[in-house]
Amino acid sequence: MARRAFITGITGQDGSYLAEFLLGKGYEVHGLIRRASTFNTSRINHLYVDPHDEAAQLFLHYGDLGDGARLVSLLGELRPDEVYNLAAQSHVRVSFDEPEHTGDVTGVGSMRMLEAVRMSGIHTRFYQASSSEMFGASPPPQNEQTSFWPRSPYGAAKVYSYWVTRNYREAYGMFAVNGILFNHESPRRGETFVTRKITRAVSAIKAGVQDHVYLGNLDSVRDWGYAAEYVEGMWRMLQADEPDDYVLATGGSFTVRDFLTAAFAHAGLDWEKHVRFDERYLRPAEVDALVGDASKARERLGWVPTVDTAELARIMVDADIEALACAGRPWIDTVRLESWGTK
Ligand code: NAP
Ligand code: G4F
Repeated sequence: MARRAFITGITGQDGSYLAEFLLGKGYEVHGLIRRASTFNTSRINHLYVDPHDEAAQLFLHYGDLGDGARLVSLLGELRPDEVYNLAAQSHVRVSFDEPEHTGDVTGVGSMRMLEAVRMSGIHTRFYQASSSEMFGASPPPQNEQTSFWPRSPYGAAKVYSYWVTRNYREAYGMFAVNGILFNHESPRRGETFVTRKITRAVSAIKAGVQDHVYLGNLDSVRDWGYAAEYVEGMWRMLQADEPDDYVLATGGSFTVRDFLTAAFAHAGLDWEKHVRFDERYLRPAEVDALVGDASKARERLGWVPTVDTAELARIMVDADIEALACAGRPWIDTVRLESWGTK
């Protein structure tokens, strides 16, 4: 019998890589998707096999982290061996505009998932997508012992999820773990996170269809890794003998300005000629520096990332240049329309 995994957030960046990874390991994969008026499966369409086909191993189910009853019935019906809770309102700047919604989905939503596991009476291993944003203003390098000091409604919601996951482990003996992941990116990264915003702008500027891009704070420091490598770390946490919490990070430290330099230089461009400042991209409270120490994951899980931030920038620029060349006008339109109220 194939092992069965259930992924919330399967349509997101990490969910798509994790689904790919688990299918490659022979898992039957079930994903939770939100009903939308348009298709929202672009990141996993390449994995589609008609569910009527006997070879199909990937199945999607409508649901929402706001709907606890649905989560209980789905988990009771599917009885997965492993549950990966990746769904969230995951944008830090947007969490200042939508704090209540972020608290409900990114915070209480995790408790609804844990409760659904408990109430459906299944024996499953549970992964919670915790975040380096929880460390916030605590100085780097940050590891599993570092105090939390969240600086946004998103960070505070993730701290709640972290502790409720630990609480279900301690109170009910559940195999429930927190992966505390530092920033990880890819060509599938959401278009309004800073790395992807930059690499899309590079490709459009290089093609001569855009001249400049508006950004906020260029001084913040991040430890940017490659998402495809991080999902293996999630899986490894659920294969351990005992449940525990782990940091995943590269240990590298780059400013937004450094990322700009690497991305523009890779396309033969000088970023200083193309970047303008817009204060609406600033946050009411900023996280100045996140640099992770992942030695526990390396020693106990054997997890070692290989792609550093400079290589990641090149991978993302190349992918966006190719995407623009293939899609042409519709792709260019999405670059232009991105500034409609998004941050
Ligand atoms: P992402 O691309 O923004 O994906 C978020 C996913 O959550 C999407 O599939 C989204 O569905 C789904 N979702 C949002 N609200 C939902 C709701 N109410 N009910 C059900 N599903 C909902 O995020 P990501 O970068 O893949 O990150 C995955 C997880 O890791 C998130 O929890 C994030 O906070 C956390 N994390 C990310 C990073 C990072 O650097 N990427 C670092 C640390 C932690 P739609 O596609 O329909 O919007
Ligand atoms: O790309 P960002 O929006 O990512 P941020 O805030 O670090 O959050 C990401 O990583 C977290 C892990 O630490 C995740 F939990 C979270 O879900 C998300 O994936 O911003 C990075 C930095 C910030 O300091 C921001 O102020 O870039 C700065 N920045 C400068 N100009 C900008 C912009 N960020 C965005 N999104 N857009 C800008 O125009």
